[in-house]
Amino acid sequence: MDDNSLLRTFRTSGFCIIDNVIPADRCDEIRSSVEATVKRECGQYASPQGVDFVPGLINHDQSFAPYLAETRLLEFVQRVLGEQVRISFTSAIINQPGNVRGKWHADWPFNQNNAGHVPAPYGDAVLHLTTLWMLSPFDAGNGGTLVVPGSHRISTNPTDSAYGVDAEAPHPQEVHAAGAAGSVLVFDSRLWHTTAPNNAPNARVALAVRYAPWWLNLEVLRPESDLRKQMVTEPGASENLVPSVNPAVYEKLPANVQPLYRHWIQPHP
Ligand SMILES: O=C(O)CCC(=O)C(=O)O
Repeated sequence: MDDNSLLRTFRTSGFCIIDNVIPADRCDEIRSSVEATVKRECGQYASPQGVDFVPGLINHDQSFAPYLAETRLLEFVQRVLGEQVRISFTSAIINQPGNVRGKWHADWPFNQNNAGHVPAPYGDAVLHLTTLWMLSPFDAGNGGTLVVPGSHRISTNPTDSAYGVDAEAPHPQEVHAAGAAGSVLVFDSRLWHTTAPNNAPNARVALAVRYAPWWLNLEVLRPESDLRKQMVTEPGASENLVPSVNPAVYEKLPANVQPLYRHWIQPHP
């Protein structure tokens, strides 16, 4: 698909798939690296049954770093959000065989269960992009993400209890995102989506990388911020912590990737 068709699909459906962001001959090595890192690190993080999750993956594994600013992907993100963009989340998500189906939701900042969220009904604008990187191929059998096409234009989502949609029930319009390893599913963070069961024998390995415009306030995600203390920690919540980037890791990132993380460098003690 050319860039204009991708953008049209994204605007209409709320998502599109950019293929070959990671070249085919690099996928196996990166997937193995991420699997090994997640095995080592995931014990300290809560996650749904059958899903291994590591936030702030960039601190532990830089195998995928050169592709975070891949030309077609970054140009797409900048066409949607404007030139000044930054990465808000870099997480690994591994759905092991037999994982359970998740609940329909939209991502931060639209998830109404998060302490920091844009209250529904929210305006009709793209504020944040979620990208799911297929380090394994995604298909219906191994739990390619379930999405509801067009749901990004609805001003709320099933995390809003007043809305009355059963977040656990299959949706009549749901489809699986599918693509070859190395592809990236890009969606408006308002899009209704959920984890699909992996009924295949092998793990489905993915990265969740989110991109934000410069003006979106990310402080509620930052471990060291007073805003997070006020809005999340003090009221007793714990969600969506995005570890800050180790300065030594930052220094070694590719020059065209550093600007995407510059806002999140760990402060000196
Ligand atoms: O892993 C998936 O397919 C879905 C992940 C998801 O729902 C999320 O990161 O918000």
